[in-house]
Amino acid sequence: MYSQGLIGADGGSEETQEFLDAFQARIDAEEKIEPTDPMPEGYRRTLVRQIGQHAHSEVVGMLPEGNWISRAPSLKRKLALLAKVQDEGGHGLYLYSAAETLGVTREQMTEELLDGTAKYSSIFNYPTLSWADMGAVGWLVDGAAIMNQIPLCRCSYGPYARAMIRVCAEESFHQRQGYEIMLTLCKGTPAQKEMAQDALNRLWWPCLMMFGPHDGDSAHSEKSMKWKIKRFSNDELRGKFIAATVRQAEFLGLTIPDPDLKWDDSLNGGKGGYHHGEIDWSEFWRVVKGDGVMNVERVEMRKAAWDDGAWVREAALAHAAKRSAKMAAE
Ligand code: FAQ
Repeated sequence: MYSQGLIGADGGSEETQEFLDAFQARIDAEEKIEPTDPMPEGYRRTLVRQIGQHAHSEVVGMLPEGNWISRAPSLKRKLALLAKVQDEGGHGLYLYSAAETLGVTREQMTEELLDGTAKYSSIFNYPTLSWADMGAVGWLVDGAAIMNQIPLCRCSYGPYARAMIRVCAEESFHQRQGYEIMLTLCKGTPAQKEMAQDALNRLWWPCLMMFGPHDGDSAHSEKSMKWKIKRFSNDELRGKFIAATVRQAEFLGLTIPDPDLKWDDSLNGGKGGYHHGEIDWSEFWRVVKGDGVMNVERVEMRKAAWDDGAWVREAALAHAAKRSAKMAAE
């Protein structure tokens, strides 16, 4: 296992205080850390964990929407959804490549996903029950993903930061196509608007959970922020997402399913923000630990795809080996 039992660990006695201080000085000076640079073992492991989980989320995230490609209501919708799902696969590939620069293989990361050691975003363990969910996933799930990922474009680790730039551009298109589906439904028949409201009701709270536990319960935030892997805390990003989304829901004429949502001018140093109702953390941890409605099916689908693709990987490796042998002989 590349990360089990080691996540967030420090590198041990060989990492002198002088080395750690010099590394922190580079971080504080906003220098990018590159794969061949010396880095504390805890920094490397934190990145492998986060980038690996992020990659798995993108790839598992293809499943709830892939399920609707053949049932899209028009050719235009089908094309947009197909392109979006392919984009998510591409994001997974950039991210697996970024993690590989830290000395872990894609095979190792996949093994950890399939044996349940590595996590992926809790949101993808909820089912997508109606076409309106394709609107709500784009609007809310991609909206939450962007809020979290824009600051990752400034992550201290160069390959992760650079991968996120293209990912964020594509996620913006995804968010807009989702919002446009919601807008069409909300301007449609009362039954269509009801579908849109139902999707919002089911996905709102799981989307807030995407940002992770409250700051006081977040095991990794303090170190990740010190190392400028994360630029904002989980609660800060959740608050920004709520503030942006409330106005979008108002424009759609939809109601956010939280009676405790209340604007307060005094929050965020006078910039204002929303108080929100309590998130059901017992549900969050249950889903994260594997007991969500779709956990078993999602992992089974990934396992089937990995097993079915074995011959492609073998053929590609055989071809590469043959080419290198030929080049060596020339
Ligand atoms: N689900 O100490 P923290 C997308 C875990 S991409 C599952 O706060 P951290 C695109 C966390 O891993 C969505 N597990 O952790 C798309 C840790 O467990 P560990 C994914 C969660 O890392 C759209 C433990 O709880 N985005 O949607 C979750 O500092 C549409 C303690 O938490 C990323 O991965 C959760 N929601 O902060 C695709 C972005 N939250 O490892 C298709 C990059 C927390 O100790 C369709 N990741 N945990 O066993 C991050 O920014 C961070 O990793 C956080 C968590 C913010 C997710």
